[in-house]
Amino acid sequence: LNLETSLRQALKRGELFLVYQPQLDLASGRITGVEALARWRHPEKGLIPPEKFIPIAEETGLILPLGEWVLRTACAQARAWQAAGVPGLRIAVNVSARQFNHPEFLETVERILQETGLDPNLLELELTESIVMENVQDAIMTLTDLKVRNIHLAIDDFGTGYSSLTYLKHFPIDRIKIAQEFVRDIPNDADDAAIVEAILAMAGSLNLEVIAEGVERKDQLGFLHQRRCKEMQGYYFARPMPAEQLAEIFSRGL
Ligand code: G
Ligand code: G
Ligand code: MN
Ligand code: NA
Repeated sequence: LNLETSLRQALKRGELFLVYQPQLDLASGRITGVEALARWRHPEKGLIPPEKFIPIAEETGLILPLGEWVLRTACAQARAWQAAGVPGLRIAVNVSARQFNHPEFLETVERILQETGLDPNLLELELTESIVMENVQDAIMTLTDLKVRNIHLAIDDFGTGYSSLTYLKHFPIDRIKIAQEFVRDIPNDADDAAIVEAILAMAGSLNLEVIAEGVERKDQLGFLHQRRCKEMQGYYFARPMPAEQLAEIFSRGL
């Protein structure tokens, strides 16, 4: 059996699951959101990383049912946390190019929000620069449609694509996620430090929210904090984890 066939079956057999990685507001120390990340536990091969199965899903079109499953599961989980008394927790979901460009994407998102009863503002869609820059006019329309429905919009892996913040001011984007590759070697790498500083400064003047990804060490945190980066995500705070484990953290604190 090839990976495509087994991925198709995995969806039906419930071998996919989500883990959630906390996003922190440094000033309050509170978890303001979580990013949902897909995992696949293959009955024989064990855990298959998304780097392996997401590209296959994209090539084969399986990303459409898979992406819909991720969106529904993540929204239902966020709604359940809300019902359990975790206020205002936002759920971030990664969206692939094929999903975003599908003519029924908007309807699918709306239907899932209705089914799960999640406040649209508590859903954040993560899009990469390459997705929105591929076809700028269509992207602006789709993003605007999502934004008028009050859905939160983020640019993932910011800085790795070929867009610029000047360009992004034409998009109804709420926040940018500074890519892990720039965060990795701050504060020591002078180039990365300059890039991160520039992104933070420009985001500030364009009134965009910013979150730094891949924060693993205190020296990275210190650099970001000094430059007024308020939100962070990374192993330093918490790894992606199953919902049950996160529920414990919500009741106990990180
Ligand atoms: O969770 P991890 O850091 O291993 O994820 C690796 C890559 O897989 C990241 O680029 C992440 O965005 C992507 N990924 C994880 N889950 C999903 C998903 O549900 N949908 C899409 N499109 N990509 C995902
Ligand atoms: O492309 P995207 O940003 O969606 O991918 C997120 C990926 O980054 C996930 O696979 C997640 O497991 C991983 N990740 C999250 N925090 C850290 C971190 O602090 N260090 C490293 N190396 N990876 C991280
Ligand atoms: Mn992401
Ligand atoms: Na990212």
